[in-house]
Amino acid sequence: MSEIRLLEQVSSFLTRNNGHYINGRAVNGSGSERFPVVNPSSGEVIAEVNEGTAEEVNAAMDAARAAFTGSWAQTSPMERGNCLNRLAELLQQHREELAQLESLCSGKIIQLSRLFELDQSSHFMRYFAGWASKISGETMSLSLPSMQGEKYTAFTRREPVGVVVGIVPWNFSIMIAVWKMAAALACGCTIVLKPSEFTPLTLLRVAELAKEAGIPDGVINVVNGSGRTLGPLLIGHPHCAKVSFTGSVPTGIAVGKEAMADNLKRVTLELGGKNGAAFLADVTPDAMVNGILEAGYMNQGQICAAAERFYLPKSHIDEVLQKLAQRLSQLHIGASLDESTEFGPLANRAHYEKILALFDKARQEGNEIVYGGNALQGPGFFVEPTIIRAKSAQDLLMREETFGPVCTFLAYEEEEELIAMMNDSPYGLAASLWTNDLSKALRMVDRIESGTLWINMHNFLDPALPFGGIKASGIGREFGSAFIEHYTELKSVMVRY
Ligand code: TXE
Repeated sequence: MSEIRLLEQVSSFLTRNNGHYINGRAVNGSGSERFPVVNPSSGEVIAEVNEGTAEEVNAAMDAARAAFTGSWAQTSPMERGNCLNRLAELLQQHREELAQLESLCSGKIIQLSRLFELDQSSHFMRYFAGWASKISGETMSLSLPSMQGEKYTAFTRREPVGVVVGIVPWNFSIMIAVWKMAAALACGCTIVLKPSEFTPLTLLRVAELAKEAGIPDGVINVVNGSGRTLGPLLIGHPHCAKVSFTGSVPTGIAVGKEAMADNLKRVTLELGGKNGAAFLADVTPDAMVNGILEAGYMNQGQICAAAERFYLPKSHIDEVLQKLAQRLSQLHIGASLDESTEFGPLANRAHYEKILALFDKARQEGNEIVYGGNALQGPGFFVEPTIIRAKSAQDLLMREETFGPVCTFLAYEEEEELIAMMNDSPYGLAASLWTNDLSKALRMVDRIESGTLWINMHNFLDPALPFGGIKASGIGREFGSAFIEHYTELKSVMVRY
């Protein structure tokens, strides 16, 4: 046990009258309702946050619109990039404070909060900062012949879409918000962020740091409260030009429908799924175990790209599952703020109950629970990391996203059968293929239906590489240059002379 001491800034932040961040200042909120923030490691309420109403939504959307047409439009692309770089620097300076706050709210182990929520977020922020001054259109010669000797020239412009509504889930509440905010700001858009009601605090602090970085008031706003209530108010607001959503498939579909129904508002959806990982027979059992740990159990499996369906050669599966169970039994399970913890709690009670219900369903379906499958004693939302051996590809645990530390395994005999199994899903966010035969892997690349395909790795995101789902895992891409298309409109300008 080596629980870290909370920084003074974190303790005092928790006792503040927290609510929202609108037009450059913390706002308590007009309504009287407050909702609790629960520490998943202890089950205790650690703070309360004001539940937003239409009043906060309207104020945030108005502020974002005013900044879009005013201060942010007048900020040069180079200076927008400088602002993002300064914010990246401030995230680093406040690394420990934000990491502790994040771990307290989400149950993410402290090392992951530091590495992903802060260090990775800063890298992503800097990557987008570089794009701010490089967003451009094209000039082109027109194709049709002139009628009477007149001439034509034409060019395209990439213009910011306007106010973006960024709806963020609880699993990486800083990092996913940074992806949306940095992409929007680099393109000249402004943003209203709606954090998950389970993790409402860290973005309030990030918004304060954005002001310190010189980002004008109104460019970044945060409204807290229930997604069901605030979501439709934000999406349906006349100033909302685009929605960028990350979360579950059913909510994503509802968000997409609302955006479309409201005058075809632009929408990108980064949803989950049921990602597959396929191991070919040339990989050693120990390497398979390492790959499975990387792909399936990090952050208690609460990563949208994590693998949940694993296909192992029939000749190897018994040995691999036995070795994997051994490794899982050695994991140090504990509180998120304990430096020695390798595996923390699930992020919230609702999710914990969902995972326990899935364990019951697996038992009812006659799946073999090779390891785990139970809640852990004590306060907090802890479950065992779990290995399930499926009977067939039709089993519920091979089809339904758990979003937890629940990896389900199926044996295969032929590689052709393997590809069919990998593609047998309505989803397609990410997949991985593990083999020492790179030539074989490359021949499989175009046959696997997935937005991202990793070879001999899993769960690595890089800002230079587009990320997003195919099939029911989403619409649109984040990162790379692909993001620009989703935060700008293309205007064609044609001139006769
Ligand atoms: O997610 P939601 P929840 C999965 C995970 C989890 C389940 C439910 O399995 O157990 O989803 O979690 C906002 N209009 N994932 O309820 O509903 C909500 O406030 C607009 C997987 O937390 O997807 C939050 O800010 N917004 C996933 C965000 O949407 C609405 C990550 C995500 O919430 C809304 C998270 C509405 N009608 C959960 N309803 C992944 N794969 O990345 C809710 N929201």
